[in-house]
Amino acid sequence: MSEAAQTLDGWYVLHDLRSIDWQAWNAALPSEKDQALSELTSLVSDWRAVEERKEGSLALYSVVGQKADLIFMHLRETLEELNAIENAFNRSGFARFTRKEYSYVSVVELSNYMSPPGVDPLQVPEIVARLKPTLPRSNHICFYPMNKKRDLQDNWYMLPMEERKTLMRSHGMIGRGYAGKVKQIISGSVGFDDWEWGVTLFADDALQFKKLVYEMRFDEVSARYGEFGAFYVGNLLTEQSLSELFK
Ligand code: 76R
Repeated sequence: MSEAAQTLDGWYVLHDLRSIDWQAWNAALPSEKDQALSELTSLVSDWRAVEERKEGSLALYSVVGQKADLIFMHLRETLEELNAIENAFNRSGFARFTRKEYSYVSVVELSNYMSPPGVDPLQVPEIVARLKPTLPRSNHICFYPMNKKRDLQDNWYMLPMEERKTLMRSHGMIGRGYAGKVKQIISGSVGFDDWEWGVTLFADDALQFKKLVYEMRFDEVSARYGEFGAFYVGNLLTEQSLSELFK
């Protein structure tokens, strides 16, 4: 058996994707709309207060294209809290104007492929901060799930540790070329959801997503072993642009 990678695991993650039922919205009375919007904004401000206390985080974006309309990315210490968040949303008066499109459950993950030997990563403040991050308010988000292949010829999980380290170093070096332009959060979902990882990228310039993902396709880790689910790309929703969306 090949040596398993060790992971550091941080906050749990829920990507919750919803569509807006515009027909129901347009047919609703102004008082019903006001009520629904005020319940939504009150939920969002509760979640922002949790973020202020550094007990979790929220990214809220409007999805471009027909796969969904809204993406809520929630981070919390426990799965119970994530469950409470989705139930609170589902109970709210706003939820009746939405449909569930997709969700993804995972946990923020850092692996030990690049870590220097002899250093306890949990003593490094930068690493601890990356496990429980405050999500950025970049202009754009890009989210997709992925696997590493387990085919007879190309099986990531049967490669020796040293070989995976070498491949991951090359992956990491490409990623570093995007420092300051793209922020990535890798969350592990083996045992939690249908793919092995969630990849969430944030950038002010959406074109950097395409450049980064494309460049990685030529790198062996992605070219040979990467398998990808659906891609969701979106635009930042501020408190103001969120209410403008419904006017
Ligand atoms: O965490 C680190 O910064 C150390 C290096 C590193 C690891 C271990 C790293 C760097 N990644 C790691 C792990 Mn990554 N990453 C992806 C994708 O679209 C594709 O082809 C792949 C999707 C992108 C875009 C990306 C970006 N990475 C992983 C893992 C877990 C692998 C495992 O355990 O087997 C996956 C699935 C994955 C996928 N990666 C970086 C980036 C970027 C931008 C970096 C540089 C980060 C930085 O140095 O600032």
